[in-house]
Amino acid sequence: MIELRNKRVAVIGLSKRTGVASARMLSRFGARVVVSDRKGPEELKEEIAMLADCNVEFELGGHGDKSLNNELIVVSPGVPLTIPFFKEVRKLGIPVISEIELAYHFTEAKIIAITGTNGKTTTTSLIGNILQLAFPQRVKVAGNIGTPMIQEAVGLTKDDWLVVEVSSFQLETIGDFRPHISLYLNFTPDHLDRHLTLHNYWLAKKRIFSNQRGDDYALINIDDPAVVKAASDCQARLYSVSLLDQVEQGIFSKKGYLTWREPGREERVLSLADIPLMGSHNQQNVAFAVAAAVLSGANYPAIERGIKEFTPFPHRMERLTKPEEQVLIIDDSKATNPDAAINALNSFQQPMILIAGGQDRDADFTELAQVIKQRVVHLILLGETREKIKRQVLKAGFANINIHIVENMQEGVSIALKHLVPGYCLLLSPGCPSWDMYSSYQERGRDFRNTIVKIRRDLGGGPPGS
Ligand code: UMA
Repeated sequence: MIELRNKRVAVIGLSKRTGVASARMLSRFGARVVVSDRKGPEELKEEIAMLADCNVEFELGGHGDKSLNNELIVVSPGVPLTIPFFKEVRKLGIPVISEIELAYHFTEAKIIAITGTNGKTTTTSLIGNILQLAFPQRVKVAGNIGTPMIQEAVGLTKDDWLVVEVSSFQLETIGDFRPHISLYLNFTPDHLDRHLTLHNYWLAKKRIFSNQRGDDYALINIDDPAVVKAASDCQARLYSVSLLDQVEQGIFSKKGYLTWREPGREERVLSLADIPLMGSHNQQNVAFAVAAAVLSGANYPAIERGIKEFTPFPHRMERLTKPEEQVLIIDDSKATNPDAAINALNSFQQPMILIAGGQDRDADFTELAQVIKQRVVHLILLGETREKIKRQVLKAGFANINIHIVENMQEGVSIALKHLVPGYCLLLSPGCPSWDMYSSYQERGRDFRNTIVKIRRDLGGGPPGS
C-alpha cells in the first residue's frame, strides 16, 4: 500500500470516470489532492460537482505549478505523456502512475487483466459472467470497460476476483501492477496518434507481463507472432490459446470443441456451437475467457452457462435483423481500426455491402482493401478516410462502379438498402474511429440503426429484400 496521508498528489485529467474516482479515493485516504485538467471550470461543472464533498483543490484550464508541486502524479488514461507538462515532471523527478497502478496498491483481490488491440471488452465481460456464476459475490469487473478499477478495487480481499480490462494507455504508467492471470489477445496497429510508433504501442501492451512471477499465469494468443514475441521474457506460467493448432498447454479447437490441455489432462470444455457470438475472432475471445476461467478454478457448468447466456454488446457485431428475415444487417460500429473490420468481414459467407470510413488516424488500409476486394459487392465510404480507402481498394482491384462515396449515414444507408437483396448482408464496420462525425462509436451505431428503421418505415414497413 502506498502511504497517502498528507502526501501531495496531483490527478491529471478530471474525467467523470478516472479523474473523479481517483481524486475521491486519494482524498478519502488523507492525501492533499490537486485535480488538474486542460479544460476550464465551465466545461467541467459536472465533474467539479461530483467532488463537492471532497477536500480537493483544482487547477483548471491547463496543468501548471500547482500540479507540479506534488510528490506523486496520477494520470488519467486519456492524457498523453508527450504533453510539455510531463517534460517538467520528469525534470523534477516526480513519479507518475496510472489509476490502475494506484488501485493495485489498495486491493488484495486476485487480478485477471485483459489486454489486446481488439476483443478486450467482450472477453472481460465473458470472464466476469462466468466467474460471477462460479464465485457469487466475489467478483468485480472494471477498467477500460467503463468503471475505473479504483472504484471497485479498494477493500477487496484475497478471496475476491477483480477482472480488469487494461488498455495501453493505462499500462504505460504502471509500476508494480501484477495480475495473477494476464491475457494478451492480439496485437495490430492502433492508437498511433497517441503512441507515435507501433513499437511504443507494443512496448506499452507488453507491460502487462512485466511484474508477473512464477506463481502467476499468462494466457497468450500463439496465432499472433507479435503477442508471442511480447511474452518471450514473461516470468509467469505460459498457457497458449489457438484456433489454428493444437497446443501443449492451454486451449485450442478440436473437432468442434474448445479443448483444455495440460500435462496429464485433456478435456472438452465447450462446444463451438454454443457460442452466441458471431465471427472467429469471437471464438478466440471465448477461448481466452474459458481458459482464464479454468485457471481460476471455475467449474465447467458455470463456464458453459456463462458463455451461453452472454448477451452481446450493442454495436459489436450486433444483429439488427430478425432470424426469419432474408437479409442480414449488422452494426459493428465498434470496429474502430482496420483489423476489427477485417475480422467482421471474415465472419460472413454471404455477399456483403459494407459501410466503412471515419476519422483519419493514419491507419494502413492495404490489408482491409484486399479483404474488401474478396468479400464485398458494394462499398459505401464516408468520413475523413473515404478517399484514402477508395484509393486502396482500387489498387486492390475493386471495381470503381461499386464504390459509393457519401456525405453522411442517411445517404450511405439509402444506397445500401437499395442494393440489399435476399441473401445479402449489410455491415457497418467502419475500420476507423468515429470522432470526425460523431461523439462516439455508440452515437455512430445509433445513427446507423435509426436511419435504417426510418428508411424501412418510409418504404412501408417490410425490410428491403424480405
Ligand atoms: N486532458 C487533460 N490534459 C490533456 C489531455 C486530456 O487534462 O493533455 C483531460 C481531458 O480534458 C479529460 C481527461 O483528461 O477531461 C481525459 O479523461 P479520460 O479520457 O482518461 O477519460 P475517462 O472517462 O476517465 O476514461 C478512461 C478511458 N479513456 C481513455 O482511455 C481515452 C476509458 O476508456 C475507460 O473506460 C475509463 O477511463 C475507465 O477506466 C475508453 C477508451 O476509449 C473506453 N479507451 C481506449 C480504447 O478502448 O480504445 C483505450
